[in-house]
Amino acid sequence: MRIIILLLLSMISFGSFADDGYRLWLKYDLIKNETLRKNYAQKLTTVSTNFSDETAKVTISEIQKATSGLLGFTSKTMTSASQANLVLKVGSIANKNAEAFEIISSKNQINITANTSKGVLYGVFELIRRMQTLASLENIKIASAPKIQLRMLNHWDNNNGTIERGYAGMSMWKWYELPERIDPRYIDYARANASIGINGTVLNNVNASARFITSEYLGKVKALADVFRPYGIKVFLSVNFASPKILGGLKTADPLDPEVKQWWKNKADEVYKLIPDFGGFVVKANSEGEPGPMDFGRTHKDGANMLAEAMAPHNGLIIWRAFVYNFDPKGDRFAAAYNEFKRFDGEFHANIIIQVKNGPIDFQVREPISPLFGAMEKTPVSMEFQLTQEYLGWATHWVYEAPMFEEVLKTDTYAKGQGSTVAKVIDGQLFKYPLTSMIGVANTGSDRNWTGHPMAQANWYTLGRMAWNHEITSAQIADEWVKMTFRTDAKSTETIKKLMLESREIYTNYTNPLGVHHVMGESHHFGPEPWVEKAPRPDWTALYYHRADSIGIGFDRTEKGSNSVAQYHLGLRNKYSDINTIQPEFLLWFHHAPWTHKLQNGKTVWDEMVTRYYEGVKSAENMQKDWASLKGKIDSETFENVEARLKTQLKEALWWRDASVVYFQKYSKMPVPSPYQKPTRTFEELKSLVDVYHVR
Ligand code: GCW
Repeated sequence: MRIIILLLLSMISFGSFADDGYRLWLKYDLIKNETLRKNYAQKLTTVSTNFSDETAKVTISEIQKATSGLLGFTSKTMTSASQANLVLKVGSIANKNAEAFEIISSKNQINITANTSKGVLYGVFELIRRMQTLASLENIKIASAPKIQLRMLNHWDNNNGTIERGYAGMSMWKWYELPERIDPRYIDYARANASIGINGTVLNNVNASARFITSEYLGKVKALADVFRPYGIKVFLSVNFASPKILGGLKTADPLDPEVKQWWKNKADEVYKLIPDFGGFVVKANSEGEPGPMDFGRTHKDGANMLAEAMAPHNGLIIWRAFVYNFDPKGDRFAAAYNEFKRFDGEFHANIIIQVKNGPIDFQVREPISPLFGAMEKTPVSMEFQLTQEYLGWATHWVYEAPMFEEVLKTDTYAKGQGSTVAKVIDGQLFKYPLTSMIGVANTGSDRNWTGHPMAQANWYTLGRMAWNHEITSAQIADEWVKMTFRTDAKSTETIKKLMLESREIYTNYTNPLGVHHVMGESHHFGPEPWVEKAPRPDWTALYYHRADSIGIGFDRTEKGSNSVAQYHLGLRNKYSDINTIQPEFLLWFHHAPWTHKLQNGKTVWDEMVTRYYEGVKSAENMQKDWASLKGKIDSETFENVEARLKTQLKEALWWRDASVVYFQKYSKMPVPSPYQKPTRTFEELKSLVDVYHVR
């Protein structure tokens, strides 16, 4: 019987079975190598803990899940450490961080020690990851602590179940069932997050319905907070700044009005009575039509400080987003956030974090860093990455985002001389921020595999791993993730990793080469629409950004143009200011480059752009070929799912290429360079393709 079960289990791990992807990277399929399995088993036959809170329960349960799946038996719990192989201990370790842990292994024993039970849980997930990636458990000596305090997902989920910019189904939060019914998926969500160190979740959209802080909804939120707590995850909510009017019936939401202040204080008290460890409020104010302090002649500082006062007695945070931009006919949207926030540096209360998006415009395919990183010396700023692929091809294009995050985190702000990287800004090293945070706009939804595109799971995984330790490279993260998710042979592992690591550049090439930006479909943000010249606001058009004309293309942000480049410290400013030395990937972000301008490789801007569009498409074709080599090497369901999506991706890559080339050629009037063939589709044909997405 045991043999049959082992055989069945090993078939699953051989990939002959379909796998719906629900288990994410926490796949605990039997390890085929018997020697390794025995070796692991010796150290995990029995387990003890010296703590007994709710976290202890979920920690033990995770070990038992992992051992029964990976090793074919379930670790037994022991009451005393001397009888156990795996000793889990809350004690005192050298690193005083509450989430830090140590793992030390000797011949038949492993000790995981941390200052708190949460730290032990993280240590246990590290141990499981080692087994999943078939690493040795001999003589381990690890001391690990997160570099960033708050590692969080922000769900843009609405209370009607839809998700703004969500491409993986509906919201996972079933508000109408809560608080009575706890969908088991909430627990798996918490497990997945804890396994990568994510310790916060903002449950709702930053375009926030005031309903989320009504007593009715707070009861539901409490139910989720109770599920997540044992996994070390705190709950946050996005709030609507006009709530005192909408919910409280007050005449105003003016942050300096005593009644408004009192209303928020009462609300904070109510929240913390229900959820004593509630994380805090996230606020999108005076941005894209959301209400905010400026509606009452006040400033972002007034609004944030007022809310911070209400939360301070409870140690609650206010995460105030810097994503603000009013249309200024003479201005440059690029400069808006810096202009708005820099002047208040040092004037925000101690429990406020200013959350800055990855990119001064808006999560574009490749953006230079926001000048706010490096500019706020006395106010903690945090990083907001977007995991959901709003501008990265939704769920039909394969884009592994880690290389993009890595590129951004390693960018030097030069704020305190060379080496002042973005990573050092947000982890607090550079300016000694007391609060640090990195968040990812979630890419999860109700789809069985959580993220729609199976490979997009890696982006969720990345956020957690990079926020814990931004020194791990995107290649290392890919390596772990592929091994945990697919457990396939070495060659196939390398193939998947290669595809992942190349994917972002491929996508960039066929959509936004040389730093063209904001040329996607209007409002739905899918596909090419560089011809958008009119929109509700000029800075929502494509023309505003690419500025193509008979002379050239790109937005001049140098001294001769909007001079937004002046917001950077000199070292970085210099890198971007000179059209002859700028890295080609950022060229059109900062320069209106003549079509005939020669790049360092000797090609003209036009020829290089066209080359990248065509080469991008060719690479998308090659992705299909590489993927085909994995048939039979990974589970068939994921194989077929990705295979189909790659077909769509290629179709859409061709669309991007043709539409962009045909449109920009109207301005450049230059031929498509050989060996490339001119697109055969007409402008009108290409233009009409976007209509499909407009009805979404
Ligand atoms: O990227 C834009 C999106 C909006 C989003 C906004 C924001 C939640 O198109 O859908 O709104 O950014 O980040 O606030």
